[in-house]
Amino acid sequence: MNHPVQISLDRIGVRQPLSAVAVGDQWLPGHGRELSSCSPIDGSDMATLALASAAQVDKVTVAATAAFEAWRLVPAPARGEFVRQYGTLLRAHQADLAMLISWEVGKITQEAVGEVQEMIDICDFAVGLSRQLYGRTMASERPGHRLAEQWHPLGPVGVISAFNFPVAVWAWNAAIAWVCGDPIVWKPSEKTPLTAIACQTLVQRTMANRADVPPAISNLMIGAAEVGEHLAAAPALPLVSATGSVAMGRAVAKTVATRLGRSLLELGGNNGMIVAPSADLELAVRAIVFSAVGTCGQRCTSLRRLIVHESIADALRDRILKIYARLPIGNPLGEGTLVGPLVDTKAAQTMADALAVAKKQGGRVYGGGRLMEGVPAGGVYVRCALVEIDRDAPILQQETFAPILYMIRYQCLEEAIEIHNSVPQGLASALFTSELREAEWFCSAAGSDCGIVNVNIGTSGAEIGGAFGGEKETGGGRESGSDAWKQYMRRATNTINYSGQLPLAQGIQFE
Ligand code: UN1
Repeated sequence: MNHPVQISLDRIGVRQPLSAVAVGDQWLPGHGRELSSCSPIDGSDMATLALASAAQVDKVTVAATAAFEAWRLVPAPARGEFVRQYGTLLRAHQADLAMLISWEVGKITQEAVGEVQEMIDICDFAVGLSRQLYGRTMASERPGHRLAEQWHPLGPVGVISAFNFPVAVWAWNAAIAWVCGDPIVWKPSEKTPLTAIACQTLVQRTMANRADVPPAISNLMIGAAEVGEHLAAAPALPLVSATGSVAMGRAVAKTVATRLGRSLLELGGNNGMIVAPSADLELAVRAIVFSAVGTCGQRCTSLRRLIVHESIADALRDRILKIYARLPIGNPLGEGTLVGPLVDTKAAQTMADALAVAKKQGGRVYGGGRLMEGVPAGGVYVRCALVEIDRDAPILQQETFAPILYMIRYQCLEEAIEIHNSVPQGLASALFTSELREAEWFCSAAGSDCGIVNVNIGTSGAEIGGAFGGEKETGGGRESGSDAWKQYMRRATNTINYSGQLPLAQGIQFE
């Protein structure tokens, strides 16, 4: 078969028949129902395989636990060297993996290549981190005592990821967890089995040359929601990192909390951008369009609410509409395409429903609707929508995973920040301004209540070096860079007495 998907799979080394379960270097058939996935580009068949069943979770977590016993003793820099080797393989297969992402998710080539770049970047970050898992030394109040903390590996980590970043979000978790000494049990979205199998295959190739790496540090279970539920309930997984809907996150959090495990949640966003009168509109328009229609509005960081000063609102709306009118929408692999398809027909229906509700709530809708001409048959292509709407419309409270941009007008920055913060989610936010005071206000404690606060850039497209995640219903977790690694380790506080006496803390006498 000469299909680009087959060529990429062959180059990566994916073996047929496809299996839904991998325990390290071993592939096992799933015991669940049959899955047939198809491409959002044209509806063509992508993969057919038997899904993992919930009953298989135990076998995988037992293997991951055994791997943990050995992996935690491998020096962190040697664990980092494994991640470095994985990153090297990713560099060699960047285009192949990007091709699979485009076919499975519908991302344009630029964004698919960018997603793999994000994996490479987090590998590089993790390699450096492997020599920097620093603990603090504190001054002891007692003579002849040393007080210090050490960070130790935590245990196997469950990773539940979403279709829209099928590989980068896993890599954020996997690369960091591995240098921290933790194995991974990954449940990807059922919509993206091939990219997951490709990632695992590249891990297997990396392991083949490393006798010191217990294979079951990398495990895969392509399964339905029941597999995720069992991972959340598994006492063998001290940490479960989940990316997806608020409903899914709530369920995972509840189950993990019941067994007093840790969860790291990265859930819905309802991201806003304020455009102030002093904004550089040239830059703002470019940032707005990339954030609102990039990945066809299916990033958790996608721009959904544009809060514009009334003095520039008409002009800005007209500029955006002009660009929307000639957006190159179509085959994501086509030269010059900027907007690919939605992931499936359900997503298109959700978009249509949201626009109908917005209209009922007084919104003025521009665009929207299915696009049938000039696009591959069998795919789900839509026109990007802009909706002028009142700040109190209830639809503004909800995240719709589609290219819908609501536009709201404001009079003063205080009001704009209030509008901005008046939603249940708190992931990414942005302000366009040339006023230093406005920028600092937005970044201050009285400003944006989000985990990501940007000035003069859009809401999407964060770098891996920062901690990624948000507040409120976004779940509070932080993945990727900065000190997010600490969630993947356990902290031990050591007090060592070398004094020959036994003084008690707080000066207590107990003779
Ligand atoms: C996501 O949509 O789940 O900041 C992750 C961004 C990307 C990651 C998005 N680096 O848009």
